[in-house]
Amino acid sequence: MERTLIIFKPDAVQRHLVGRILARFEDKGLRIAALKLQQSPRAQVEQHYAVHRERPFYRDLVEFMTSGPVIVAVLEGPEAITVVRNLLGATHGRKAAPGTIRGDFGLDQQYNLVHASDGPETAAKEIELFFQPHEIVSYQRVTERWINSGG
Ligand code: FUP
Repeated sequence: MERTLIIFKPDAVQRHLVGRILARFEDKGLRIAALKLQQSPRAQVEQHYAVHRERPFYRDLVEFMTSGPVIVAVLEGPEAITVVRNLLGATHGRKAAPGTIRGDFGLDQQYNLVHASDGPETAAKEIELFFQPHEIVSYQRVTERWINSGG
């Protein structure tokens, strides 16, 4: 089992797409382990995107990510990090394949609706940055055995 951090970015909230996108993750069989709405503090966003600090789009990206509320979530499942990245599609909405979330809902590079962790180390760091341990809930779904055979 793997955990990954998801951020429904301000464009997803403003465009009323959170429910439909979250439904895709649920439809896939991923389990919601944590979920909350927040106005992100600038320092948190700066830390989250620190890897891009020297890039020309960094200031704009921080502005955008603090421009309105976001919904942050932890999703859990087998190979959840890769599964979610594949569901999202390419970073740029115009390059993302039809059928993916970004491919179906967006046209833009910055307004690309959802962030998802890109590897196990970043996932662990990002989850720690956005959630306190007590906010992440472990529970069994009664449907689990119809979703994961272990294969
Ligand atoms: P991703 O891993 O798909 O979130 O994409 P990156 O880590 O490469 O980029 C982080 C965010 O910066 C993306 F969601 C979109 C934004 N971005 C720009 O706005 N302009 C660029 O030229 C590249 C990325």
